Amino acid sequence: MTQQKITTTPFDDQRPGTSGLRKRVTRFQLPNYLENFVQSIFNKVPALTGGVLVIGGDGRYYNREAIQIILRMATANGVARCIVGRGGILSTPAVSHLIRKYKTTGGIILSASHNPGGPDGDFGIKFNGDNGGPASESLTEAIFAESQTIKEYLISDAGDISLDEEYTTELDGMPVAIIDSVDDYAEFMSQLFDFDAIRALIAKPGFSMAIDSMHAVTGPYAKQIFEEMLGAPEGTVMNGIPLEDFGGGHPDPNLVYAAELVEKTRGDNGVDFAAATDGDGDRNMVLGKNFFVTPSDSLAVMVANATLIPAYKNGISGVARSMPTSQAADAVAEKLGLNSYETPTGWKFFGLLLDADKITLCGEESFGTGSNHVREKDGLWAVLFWLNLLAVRNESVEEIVRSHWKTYGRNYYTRYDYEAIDKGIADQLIAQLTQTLPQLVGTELGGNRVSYADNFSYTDPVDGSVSSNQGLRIGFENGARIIFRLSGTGTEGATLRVYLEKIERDEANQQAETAEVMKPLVDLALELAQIGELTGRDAPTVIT
Ligand code: VG1
Ligand code: CO
Repeated sequence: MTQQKITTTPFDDQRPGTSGLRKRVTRFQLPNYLENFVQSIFNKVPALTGGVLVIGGDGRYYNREAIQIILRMATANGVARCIVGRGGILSTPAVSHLIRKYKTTGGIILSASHNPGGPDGDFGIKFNGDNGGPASESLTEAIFAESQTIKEYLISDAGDISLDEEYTTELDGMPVAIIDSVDDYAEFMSQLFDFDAIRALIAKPGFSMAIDSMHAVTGPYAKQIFEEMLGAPEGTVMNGIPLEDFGGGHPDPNLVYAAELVEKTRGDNGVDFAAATDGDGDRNMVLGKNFFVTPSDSLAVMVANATLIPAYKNGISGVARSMPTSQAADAVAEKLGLNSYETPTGWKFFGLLLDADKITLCGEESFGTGSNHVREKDGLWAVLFWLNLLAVRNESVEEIVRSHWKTYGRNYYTRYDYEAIDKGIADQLIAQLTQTLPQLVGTELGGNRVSYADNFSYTDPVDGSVSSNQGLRIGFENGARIIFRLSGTGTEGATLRVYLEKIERDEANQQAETAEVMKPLVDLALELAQIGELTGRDAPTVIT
């Protein structure tokens, strides 16, 4: 077997977005496409030479082929050792945990998260550093720059290795350990939460629950944790077998794509607790009987109740939320005297705050919550957090959230997504809106005075790095907000996201339907951005 130096030429579209490089599978299958990006990582992270690398993915189509290529490139680039999940499967939070537990140099995660998979679906790759978290913006920019001048990559001509048994093998002199995908993570979860209390809750006569793994990566994790370790009846985990195309669905845990699960919570016989996770296991949706917990509320409830959970019983330092996430967590932080931060969208911005212990919990409106236990959002962790909370408080999901609103106010929240719109039109819409923002400040819109209107820019309080152009926000004196942002994870055209929030402190007004309450704000947003006129769409693709 020999190490080969292959001549290549750059692809101009390898700039990572919100969470790694995401493209169609067919693009990744082009000769040298994956190789160029992986070599750019090796070139920009020299510590990988002689270092240890974790590799795993969400099991989508092309996962296995990509892992074999990356292993051959790792050995050729002098990586000392690789750790791979059996079958090539590792959830995103599990990779983060393995990097931290085994103190490796970093990890490569193969996933396009909630995007559809299969031969015509999406694929993705991202690099996480030795803290277990996604590469910083400066590193992803450096990797992109490298990919634009790349001339050659290193790869061994060794053959494929089996990924389907737990063993240690060697690839051209580099040891490769294929490990159980679930064990380390499940054991870790049992240290963070009160498994005895959760077991007792699940065993309670009359208590029922359902977990939807959406044919994605968490199936084996959820079965081991909920059914084997916590005693939930077999069948509690739905769609528990990871499929290369997720059964043809969108592995996206929201009210639209996880409709089968939502149905189980409806009516008098609805389950008491239900949750779904996404393609790579970092997102979560939590439901009670006839009740949906918005992700922003979920974060706020976690902050307010953290000390009831063993891992956080000694208190938490603070909380961060992405800018479009509702301000519900801020209200809790203020009352409890905790740090609170507003960051740009994407988990990479939480890393330094967590490392510096400025925050313990963090979350995003996009069904993501997490803590300092890893450096990724963590779907099953969130599910366990809620189960632990139900067990300790001995109340229903709805009771917990309603009493939370009573204390802290209710942040009504909705998000409109316009997917696959023309990129040029999306850019034009944002540009026009950006121009009008300064004139909005101080004016009355829909009966509320605008207190600020700007293009969000973030200065990291730890290293001082600045990230600008992170979304347009219009804030009103009554706390309501309208936010416009273009997605950084799509693979077709542009996706416009419109985020809307309205705060209601009066308990008497906290029982209304979200759609009804938000209607005036939605109309205002549509008019301000001229969404109908510019995109030709009379309705969003998805409302969450
Ligand atoms: C979306 C979400 C963002 C999340 C990102 C990655 O990004 O809005 O909050 O961090 O996906 O999540 P965007 O740029 O499309 O809005 V995941 O579960 O795809 O790793
Ligand atoms: Co995800």
